[in-house]
Amino acid sequence: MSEHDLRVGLVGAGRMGADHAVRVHERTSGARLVAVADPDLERAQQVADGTGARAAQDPYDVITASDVDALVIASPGAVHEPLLLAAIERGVPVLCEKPLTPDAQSSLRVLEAEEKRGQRLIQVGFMRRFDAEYVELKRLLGSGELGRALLLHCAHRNPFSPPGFTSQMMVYDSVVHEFDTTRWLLDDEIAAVSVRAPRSSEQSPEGLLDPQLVTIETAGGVLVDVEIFVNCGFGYQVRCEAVAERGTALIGADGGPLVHRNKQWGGAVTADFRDRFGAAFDREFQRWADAARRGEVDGEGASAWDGYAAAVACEAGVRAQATGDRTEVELVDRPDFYAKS
Ligand code: ISE
Repeated sequence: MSEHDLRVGLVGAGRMGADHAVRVHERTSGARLVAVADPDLERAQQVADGTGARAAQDPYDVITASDVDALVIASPGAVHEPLLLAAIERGVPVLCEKPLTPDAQSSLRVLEAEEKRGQRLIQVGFMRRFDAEYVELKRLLGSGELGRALLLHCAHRNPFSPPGFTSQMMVYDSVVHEFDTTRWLLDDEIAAVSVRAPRSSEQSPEGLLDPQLVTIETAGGVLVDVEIFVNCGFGYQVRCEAVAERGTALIGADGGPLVHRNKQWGGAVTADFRDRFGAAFDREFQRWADAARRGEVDGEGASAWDGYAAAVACEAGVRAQATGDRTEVELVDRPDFYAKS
């Protein structure tokens, strides 16, 4: 610890917040956790215990604290807007778990506030941008070695869904990652979304359309199919196969040893998203903290604009799911403030 450490306040001490508290405390150099807020004070205290941070019930006690230099927001998306607006008003950098906000209108209000402040402060926690395999795929596609990308085949499988998870949340909470990775990998905008579903798995909770097949069309003419299956039962898998003019590249095909024995072969599947993306989260946090200490935002991270674009795609996805129609995605004009660097 040093006096130059970035003093981080955490808002939200649920599953993700607890994970991020350990990440800041143990694995982010030059950063230190100083305060944790959660409406459940006991939960905040448990997460703060052993880190040297204090616990609070009111998020604004942390957001406005003079000893907090930067914020991690890991509370449910529905409450992000006022928290983000307060952080922007104070002028502190924020790493906000996805979604930026749950809908396009509230995301736009956040963009406007950030632009009015005249300083980019928000990074949205789309951690796949920091995953070694995704980074390599982006490099490969950008290098032109495989020619132009034509198709992406994506599979996003979770072992089981949390209680209360709905068919809409499969778009808002899960496919939102593919909306972001599509835009980021291809450097392209999403033009339209369609959703279809086969019969549902008998392993999925009653009433959940699971799996679903989401088709994304990009403005540049790439087609992306996403299988979202949140009760696949066998583990956590996120795959993406890019089909380009002169080759294909597959990521997420489960690393580790492929073992042959007893007339069988096989390997391990990651158990949950923390196993699969733990290193990506670590890299995301380290880069975010380093940039915040320099008074900058990390150019590799997702901006508030990216969070807004994902929210618009999610809204279109949920409309497409309800109507069965191909649904166009329309963004407002991109402000110069969010111009690509
Ligand atoms: C969860 O919120 C995540 O962000 C995970 O990365 C994703 O795989 C899962 O489907 C979401 O529910």
